[in-house]
Amino acid sequence: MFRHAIVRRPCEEMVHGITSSNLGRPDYKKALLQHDAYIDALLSCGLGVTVIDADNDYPDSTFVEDVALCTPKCCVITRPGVASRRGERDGVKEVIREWYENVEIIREPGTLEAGDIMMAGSHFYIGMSKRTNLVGANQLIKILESYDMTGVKVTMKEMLHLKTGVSYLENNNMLACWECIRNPQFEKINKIRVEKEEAFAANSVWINGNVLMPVKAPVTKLRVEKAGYQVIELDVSEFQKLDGGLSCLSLRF
Ligand code: CIR
Repeated sequence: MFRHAIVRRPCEEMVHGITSSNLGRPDYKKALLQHDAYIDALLSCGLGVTVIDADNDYPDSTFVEDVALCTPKCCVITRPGVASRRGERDGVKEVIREWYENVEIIREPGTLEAGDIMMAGSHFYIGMSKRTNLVGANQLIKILESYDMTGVKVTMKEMLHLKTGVSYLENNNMLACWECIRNPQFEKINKIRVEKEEAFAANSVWINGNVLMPVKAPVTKLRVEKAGYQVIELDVSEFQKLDGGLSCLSLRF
């Protein structure tokens, strides 16, 4: 059960955010409207929402998920794998301290982005992407163990972040696409398969029985509904242009 979410408004400079996609430049005004709808969806799931102001110094700062890992027992401020995103942490840390007594930090030379972390109860899957290194992953595992939680590293090749290809939907269910479908590390979790044509839908968000999903993924939507979830569809096209998806846009706890 989540009670609260933190989001950060997109900044005008988002149009210069990091991307590997060829979907074109984001439309800032449209992004703001999509962000409004995202906040409304969080509220409709019963969450309180804290909105951090936009920061033009950090074009990718609306992808607030990457700089903090919110667990039931502590919050871990990460250390992004790209230097241009490290300054995003300050604004988030300030807000996090209002909500968490226990705040831990990933330290140099560790790198870790929380888009690489899938939380399944008190067990955490850590994707070894280009943004998360061994030192960062090992630091996180140590921190988790000090709070009686566990973490395991997941090898990956094709994706930006682990959660580009998976989402945990609680009740031992997950969405899985690409290389994650056959990864034996997920073998005990029931998989709702996401076909390649709808790969972007693998990044969805479970919130208190609802699943926030991107629009234009009808096959996955049907499968998720069949599994018993209430689906809320959201258009996040302007964030997808920057390799971002639904989970990246909030911290939930
Ligand atoms: C980046 O490359 O860092 C951003 N443009 C996108 C971050 C997406 N975050 C996520 O998947 N958790």
